[in-house]
Amino acid sequence: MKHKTLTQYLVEQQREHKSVSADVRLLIETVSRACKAISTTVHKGALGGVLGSLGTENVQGEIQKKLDVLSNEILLEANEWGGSLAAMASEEMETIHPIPNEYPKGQNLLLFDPLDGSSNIDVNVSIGTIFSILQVPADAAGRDVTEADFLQPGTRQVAAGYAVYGPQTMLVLTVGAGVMGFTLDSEMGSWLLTHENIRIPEQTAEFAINMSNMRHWEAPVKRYIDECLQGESGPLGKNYNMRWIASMVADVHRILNRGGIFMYPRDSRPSGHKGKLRLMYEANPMSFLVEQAGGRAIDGTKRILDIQPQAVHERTGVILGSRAEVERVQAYHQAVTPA
Ligand code: AHM
Ligand code: MG
Repeated sequence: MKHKTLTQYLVEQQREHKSVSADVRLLIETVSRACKAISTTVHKGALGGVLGSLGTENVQGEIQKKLDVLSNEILLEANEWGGSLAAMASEEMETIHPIPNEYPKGQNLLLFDPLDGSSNIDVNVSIGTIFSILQVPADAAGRDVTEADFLQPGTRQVAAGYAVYGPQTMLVLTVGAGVMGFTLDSEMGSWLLTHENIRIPEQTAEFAINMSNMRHWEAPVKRYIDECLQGESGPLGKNYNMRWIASMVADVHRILNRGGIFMYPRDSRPSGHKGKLRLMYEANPMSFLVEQAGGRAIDGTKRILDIQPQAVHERTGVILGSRAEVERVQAYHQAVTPA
């Protein structure tokens, strides 16, 4: 069977459906090329000397792994000279990274988590790259962009996606016209469209949450998981299965393909009040994909894509996946905190 390439898909989107501009198309191609390079580096593992920690901390106070930093460098280098960006922001960099003056500047902003699932890097479990593309606000024309120009709600994303480095390397992408999954043919070096128009089943009987945090959860989350655990004889009337990979890309990838609900909720720990996951380069791109696939994504009470960010590294609670189940959890939150 002949598969469409990523380039062909993007050219068609640009020409026929006008869902992507020429410079965003080029930008997505550049990001996807960087993901190929990250995939190659990840797959070398111990043979490439890329495992282990660097001993440095990122802005969130997390120990950086060698591959976190290498992946960040690959994305920066690939995207600096192409002419479609004004600046980038990354989980691994405290401040935004404006395009150096030696290169032409464009009208887009790129945000990324270069290697998500850092705790899985050294144990050969799936990890990934998450990215989000925004446009430079109109009032920034003719001046250097600042962090404030990045602070746009997720509804303004023009494209988002992730690459997952697992048994296969895949790129899952939305330009606002559904969700497409491309598998990397590593012999040819091409991304081939293998998963067209991914849709999340509305119902599910599978949840993903780190159960070791149960004692810190808020009441609506406790109530929902408790009802799942009661199975057939409980109020939800069915038996639930549980999965937790601890790589959001891998958990979301499963949910896009067979349904489910993913939760990294806010909790009562001092470090958990705002949630663990980052709004602008983790929650927003994943929420865009999930909504484009027919699912829902909330922070507990509110739609994630509507949140007005206050900072590039801001955190949020994340509950996303199959529509009916996310709406149930939202209703449980609204019952205690009316919207
Ligand atoms: P990272 O960006 O530092 O890798 O952290 C994000 C990851 C997510 O991929 C995953 O869902 C979560 O952290 C797992 O957290 P925990 O180890 O608390 O279960
Ligand atoms: Mg991450």
